Amino acid sequence: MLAACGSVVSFRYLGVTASGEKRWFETHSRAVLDETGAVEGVLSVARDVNERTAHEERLSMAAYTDALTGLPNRRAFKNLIDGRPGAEGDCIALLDIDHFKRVNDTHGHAMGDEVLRIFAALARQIVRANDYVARIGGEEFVILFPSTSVEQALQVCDRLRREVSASPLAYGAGPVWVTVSGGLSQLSKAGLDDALKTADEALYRAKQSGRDQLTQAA
Ligand code: GH3
Ligand code: MG
Ligand code: MG
Repeated sequence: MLAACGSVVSFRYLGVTASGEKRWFETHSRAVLDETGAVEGVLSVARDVNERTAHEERLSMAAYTDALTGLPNRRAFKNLIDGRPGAEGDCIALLDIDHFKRVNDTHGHAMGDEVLRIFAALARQIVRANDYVARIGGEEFVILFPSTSVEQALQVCDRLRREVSASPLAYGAGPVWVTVSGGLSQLSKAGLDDALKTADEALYRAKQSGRDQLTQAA
């Protein structure tokens, strides 16, 4: 292959150094041909790219992480659905903090940020390890529950909803009370995009019906 294309073949691999340390290396190889064009040998240059790899990983992590809450961001969620169109039997929840604009107006933007951080931590704490929580908008979150019925997902989301409304999420000049609304939908053959759409319609109905509640997709 090297001789045929005459180009450089490169690959990156995790190697173990003499001291037993694992580090990333990159090797570039090229065929050395004689005057008749026959392969005489292969010239390879290997170098340590451990720092560069770590730096690239940090950049990529930052690109997919919401800086405020540490949750996966909208791009990460988009990536997840593109790579995994969703399985039947999964459930999706869209959660949106109620009247969040008022929180900012009453307590200031910094306190609004604090509320978002606390809400994110609470959501992460309440769901199971395999459930995927992302911040997909300002005060909008999504939870993907793998292999979970709407009934089960409703129970988890309702625990979160009740915890949020039961006591102030933060204290600024005074207590900061918020509530959250959600729409849930079961994934069907139609896929995740369809489930997101129906979850969004359900969320809209939860808002219309007075907020601080969860609605299941029709
Ligand atoms: P609803 O109950 O209908 O959802 O009302 P709402 O006020 O929550 O909804 P709306 O979409 O009108 O306002 C969302 C507000 O969220 C507006 C915006 O200023 C605020 N917001 C968005 N992102 C952030 C953020 O990162 N930090 C803070 N503090 N506020 C944010
Ligand atoms: Mg919103
Ligand atoms: Mg809102």
